[in-house]
Amino acid sequence: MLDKFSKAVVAADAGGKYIGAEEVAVLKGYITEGNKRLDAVNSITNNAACIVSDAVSGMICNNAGLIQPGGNCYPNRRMAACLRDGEIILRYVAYALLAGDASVLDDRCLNGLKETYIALGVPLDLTGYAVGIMSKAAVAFIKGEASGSKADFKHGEQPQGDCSELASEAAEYFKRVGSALS
Ligand SMILES: CCC1=C(C)/C(=C/C2=NC(=C\c3[nH]c(/C=C4\NC(=O)[C@H](C)[C@H]4CC)c(C)c3CCC(=O)O)/C(CCC(=O)O)=C2C)NC1=O
Repeated sequence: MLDKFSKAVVAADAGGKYIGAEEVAVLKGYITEGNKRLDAVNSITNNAACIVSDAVSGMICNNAGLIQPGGNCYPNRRMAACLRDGEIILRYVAYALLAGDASVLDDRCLNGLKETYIALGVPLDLTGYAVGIMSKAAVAFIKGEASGSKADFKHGEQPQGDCSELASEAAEYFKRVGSALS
């Protein structure tokens, strides 16, 4: 598992080079923007149950066969496994956003997931659909645009500054989940 710092070290070492000025500038930005990143991670974590349950129920509303006999969310044991998987995926996206690097998501969550899902008959396309909803919700929370998200800020403050880069970064991690399952 890597983060922005160890990734820079690994890349420099692979080329037998020192950490260059360009890499240092990137790491400086990571530090100066660090509080924003922590807020973004928090906005996902604090709203995780909402993000996951909304995505899974949205998926089921549009695919009611999932909860009927023969569907992959039937019976309750499978429904619970699906919600749990949503939580797992969101948690690893939050880790990746904190680290500023996708390797924790790749290595510990996505590695082998497609094969596992195929073996169990978990529909890949519908998982991707639910992940897409989670992505939109997480982006809205990071930007402070989700309804009710103001509750995350003290005294009804609006989020300060521009979190759109962090929101796009989070969206990239969700996209990575989609690609790993397609
Ligand atoms: C550390 C990372 C990690 C991941 C990612 C993980 C995933 C994971 N999901 C599983 C099952 C499952 N995953 C789902 C998920 C779904 N079914 C649907 O129809 C939906 C599309 C979708 C939810 C969005 C279901 C229903 C099962 C149970 C399948 C079965 O037992 O038949 C299983 C098989 C074992 C089990 O049932 O617990 C694993 C290993 N486990 C891990 O430890």
